[in-house]
Amino acid sequence: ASEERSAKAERMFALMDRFLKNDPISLQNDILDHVEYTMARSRFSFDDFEAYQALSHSVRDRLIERWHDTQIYFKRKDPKRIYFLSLEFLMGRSLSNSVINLGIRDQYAEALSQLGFEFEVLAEQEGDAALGNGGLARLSACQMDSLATLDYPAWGYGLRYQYGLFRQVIMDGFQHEQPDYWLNFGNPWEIERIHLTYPVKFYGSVEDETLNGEIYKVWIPGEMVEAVAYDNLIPGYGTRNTITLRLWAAKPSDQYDMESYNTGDYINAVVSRQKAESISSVLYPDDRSYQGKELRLKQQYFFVSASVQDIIRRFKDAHSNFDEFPEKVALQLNDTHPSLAIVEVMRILVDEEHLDWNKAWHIVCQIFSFTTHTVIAEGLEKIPVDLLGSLLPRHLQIMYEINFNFVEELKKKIGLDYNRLSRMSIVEEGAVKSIRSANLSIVCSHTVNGVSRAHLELIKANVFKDFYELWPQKFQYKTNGVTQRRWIVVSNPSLSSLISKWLGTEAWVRDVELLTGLREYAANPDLQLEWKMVRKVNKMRLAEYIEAMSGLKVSLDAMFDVQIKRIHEYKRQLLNILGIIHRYDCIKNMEKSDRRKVVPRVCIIGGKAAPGYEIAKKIIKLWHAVAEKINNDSDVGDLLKLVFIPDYNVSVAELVIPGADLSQHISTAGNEASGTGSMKFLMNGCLLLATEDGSTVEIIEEIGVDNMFLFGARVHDVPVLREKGVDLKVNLQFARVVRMVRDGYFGFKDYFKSLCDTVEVGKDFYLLGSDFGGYLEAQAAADKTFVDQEKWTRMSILSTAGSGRFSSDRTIEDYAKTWGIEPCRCPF
Ligand code: Z15
Repeated sequence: ASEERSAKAERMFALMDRFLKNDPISLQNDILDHVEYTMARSRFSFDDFEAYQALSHSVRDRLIERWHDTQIYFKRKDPKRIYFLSLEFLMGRSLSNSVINLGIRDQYAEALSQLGFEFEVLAEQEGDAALGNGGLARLSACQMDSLATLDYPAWGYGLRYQYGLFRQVIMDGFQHEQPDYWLNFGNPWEIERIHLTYPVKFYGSVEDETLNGEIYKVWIPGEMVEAVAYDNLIPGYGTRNTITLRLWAAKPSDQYDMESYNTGDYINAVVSRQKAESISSVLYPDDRSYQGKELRLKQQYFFVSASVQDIIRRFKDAHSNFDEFPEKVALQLNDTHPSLAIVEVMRILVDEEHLDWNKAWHIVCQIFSFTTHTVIAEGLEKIPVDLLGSLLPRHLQIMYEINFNFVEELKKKIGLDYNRLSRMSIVEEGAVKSIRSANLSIVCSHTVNGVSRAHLELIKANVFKDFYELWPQKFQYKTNGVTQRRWIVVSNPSLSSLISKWLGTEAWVRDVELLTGLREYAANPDLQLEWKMVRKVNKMRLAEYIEAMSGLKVSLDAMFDVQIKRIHEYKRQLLNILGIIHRYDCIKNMEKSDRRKVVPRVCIIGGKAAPGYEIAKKIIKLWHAVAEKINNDSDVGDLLKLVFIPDYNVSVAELVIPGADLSQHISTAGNEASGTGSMKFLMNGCLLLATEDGSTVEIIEEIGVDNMFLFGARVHDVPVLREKGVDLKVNLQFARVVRMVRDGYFGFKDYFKSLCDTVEVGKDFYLLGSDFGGYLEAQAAADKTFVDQEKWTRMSILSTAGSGRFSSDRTIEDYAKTWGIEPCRCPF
């Protein structure tokens, strides 16, 4: 039968000459066909949005061809696969990224221009797929791009939220949240697989069933929903490989609730059925705060269960013996959010495949690799046992059994150290008995990954110390990275061409270490001139956006100083604001003649606050209050301008990052697990002003400490400084700016009181006070360097040249070793 199948595949490959052609005429025909037959618009009347949709459909057709070939090839070769499980993927837009990875951007641009359209203008029509919150979610997206490009047989699995991350609207300087119903106008980038569905069970009870003299557990569910697959195609660059990001949507199940239709209440039966869809309706907008909500747990199990069923189905298509499972399957847990996958695999192997417990356990221990993204214990997920027991009764039993076995083993190793045993237990006893998802993940995974070297050191010393001492070899780090395809080639085409010109090759797009070749030209006046011109054009683009958005005209001679990321106290946007207030205060108190020496600045900030995070929302309001005052002070003029970029998202980042001169990554040391924004700025030749936190330590190693502006307490200083506090009599500058806010200099005195309280002596947990002096010095050093444009440009070139290590290609190669997978490159 398999021979017959491959003969059929052979015949299909022979039909390859009917593949879509990529010359401009063929592209035009295809686009116009989609206008007429897909969009059902007349070819004589369609607008930019319809043109974008038709264009996307023609790209989608080309993706599908390669995707089919890749999937058939994977099936034929049957390599070990990697399954990347993540509750969040921040994909952003797909059009430009797809045509660039397919290598047909220029052909499309030409085809469109003959039709009277501009590629860039149509690309702007696309909305973001924002199925995630921040760094963790964008990391998943970058890693998918690298997995495809490096030819790995990989699948991403996640949830198809109908509402992505909320839209941020600013009214009177306050953040408001609006729903992001992103599917309203259709989504050409997904393929609905109506027949690819799995049932997912909830609630109910567990009963014993005897079969051939053995007793098995049977879960009788109380509710059942259907998971429908939506495939998003991820093309690699410079390869035919196109892999799958499979997102699940919830639909009412046909199988289960026939009962209710016989009770007579037809209308209510339909209405309650429809509720099933709410499982995949909305993304939780909290970056790293865990609330123990039932819907969230349902989302986690829903996507995990469908994915695990799909993975096992694919394995069973080609294999009959589960002993081979670890040779063919690796699962990656992106944080603890998908950790129920461990228990789901155990349940299916034991209850449905009828493997004995020890055998199933042995398999589970070989397939899971877990990455943690947090630093602090409070950030670790906990599932209340009551909630779990009611929603997933069988899973709770399995967790108890895993935990019992683990604790018994542990006792043999460490003796009856009850404090330690209770710290390491998967089950937390206490006011609310809960499951510690991280402990579950560590116990059941072969590897625990940190996201930077510093992060690994921190978790070894703090949150996971007990586990590290038990299993030191499990603990590793894979420093995060970002994809240069999106973060240079798509977002900064002119820099991209300049790099290729000077390196004499485009090979760096796949082999990013080649960027180091720029080092030898860092001081070359010709490169410097071209580099500055490219940067100027990008600044212009950003300035136009700022003006269109806010009406504010900013000077291109000013230093564009940017901080864009989620708003968090530990990321210290407040330190940035207080620094700006200090700068304003200095300008105001200066002799008029001295003002000529001030380096003009445009301070740009962007980011969303979690809807329930009061202090973060106050930081946004404070920015606007300070901006209102300074931007309207004609005395200051172009010397200082403040810009808030509303609704910060992936495509806004693509515009802002290439236009930034300086970017800030100023978290209190020991708080940012890695940070990935800094890597995007680095690739684009933006200088960093940063603390020694997360991956910054490794960036310093690559570009040298002299090529950035460093300041602030180090990790080991932090506890000492927290203990000691800062004497505000000594730290006069800090006391003064906080007092200005407190006294209502920017209005909203009462509203800002609680925000000011967070940095009072003795309460200043994130050490804004003690780092303030160093921050101002680093800012002054940036000013001084900016005046010396030759030096600044050299540092800028060296930043790009040293950014290669921070490509997600390198991260994925690191992971591939842990997963034990090899490339599987589709030959056509
Ligand atoms: C998130 O975006 C990150 C960590 C989390 O625990 C959650 Cl829930 C969300 C971030 C880290 O804060 C950041 O330092 C890191 O670069 C990123 O994950 C990707 O690892």
